[in-house]
Amino acid sequence: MSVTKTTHRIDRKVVQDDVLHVGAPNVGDRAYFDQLVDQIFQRRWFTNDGCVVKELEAKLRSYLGVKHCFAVCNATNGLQLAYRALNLTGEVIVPSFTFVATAHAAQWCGLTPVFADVDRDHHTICPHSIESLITEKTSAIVAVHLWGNPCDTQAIEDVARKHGLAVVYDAAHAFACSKDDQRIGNFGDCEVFSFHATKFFNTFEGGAITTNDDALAERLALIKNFGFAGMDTVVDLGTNAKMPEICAAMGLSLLPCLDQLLERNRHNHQLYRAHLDGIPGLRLLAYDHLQQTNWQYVVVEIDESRFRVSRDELVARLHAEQIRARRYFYPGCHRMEPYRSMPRHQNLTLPNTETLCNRVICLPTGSAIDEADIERVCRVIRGY
Ligand code: T4K
Repeated sequence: MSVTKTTHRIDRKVVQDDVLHVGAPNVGDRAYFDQLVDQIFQRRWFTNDGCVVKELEAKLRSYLGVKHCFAVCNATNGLQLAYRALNLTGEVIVPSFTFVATAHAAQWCGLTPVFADVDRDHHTICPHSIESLITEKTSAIVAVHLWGNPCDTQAIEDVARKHGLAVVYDAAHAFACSKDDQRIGNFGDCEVFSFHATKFFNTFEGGAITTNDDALAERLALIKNFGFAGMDTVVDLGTNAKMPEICAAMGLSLLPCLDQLLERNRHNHQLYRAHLDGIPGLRLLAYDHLQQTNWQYVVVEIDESRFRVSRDELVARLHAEQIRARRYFYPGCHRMEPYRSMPRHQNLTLPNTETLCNRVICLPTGSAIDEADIERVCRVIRGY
């Protein structure tokens, strides 16, 4: 694709009002994006595996070091594609402490999500919890790299191998994150990224499925486009999971800016830490143990017995000051419909999940947030 600009700068233009959001979108090089959009209009080719989507997929393959990458319309659809392409049946083990899409995608495919607890420190699925939930109906483990924290892939894949299960990683939060010198995108049978507007890397709406398995890739390519193997030949039950060209253009205009965005998030996280360190009853989730992360989520846990007020009172106070902090992922999938009403989930106890659901707050970060904004958030928090 012909592009005249060589230096890419992120667009730092911030929202006009004084509301601070968790998930205000990152914007890459606007001039580059505009050029790509002009080209899309000139070509009159808007979707169905156009050249912008193909270029994005190629660049993502190269960035992630993965063999196959399929751009899709969102991660929820991507997870459904992955579950179908792997022919999953019966039960799949998922964490309850995640965005509800992880479970809904399974339920939507006629699978039964079985909820596991998470690790207290990193908030990712606990391998011991997984093993205790395996039955003869289990077909897969769906693990989530929550907040960009990689799961214990070794332990999960050992359990999966022992019981003949597939492994899908919900990597919605984990673009530009690594584990053991390997980019997220290379683990399990496949991984699914979200490129929703609120994510570190976004295509307005969108996502990608990555895999190093050729046979799985072949199936994914078919079913993301209705099962078409040729112009008039349908060979599989497919769906429409295609990413439009304009979404891919957004992705291409962000890719050259990744380092600036990573640096922005890292700096924001350090500032939060400087302001919040030492407050009794407040723990800021650290990413220090990781080689490479995207710093996209600023996650604090509030222990109300030591912080003096509850997590929910703090959230109300932040909202009153136009700071839209979020209680991700309250109250946990097993406490949401349709799962809550299902007899099998009613007496479920997931101690770590329940503790975290009552303690976690996500604070604003990203390129739309500056130092003064972070001081403003922390002033409210320190006010107690
Ligand atoms: N797996 C996991 C682990 C996930 O976290 C997600 C999605 C998925 C799977 C599924 O991925 P997708 O199918 O969406 O690709 C938001 C996002 O909609 C959702 O994508 C995301 N996770 C989840 C964590 O957050 P809500 O209901 O909190 O969205 P909303 O509209 O309240 O927006 C969040 C904040 O961002 C608000 O304070 C406003 C701000 N915002 C939002 C948008 C869309 C902006 O400032 N600008 C915007 O354009 O779910």
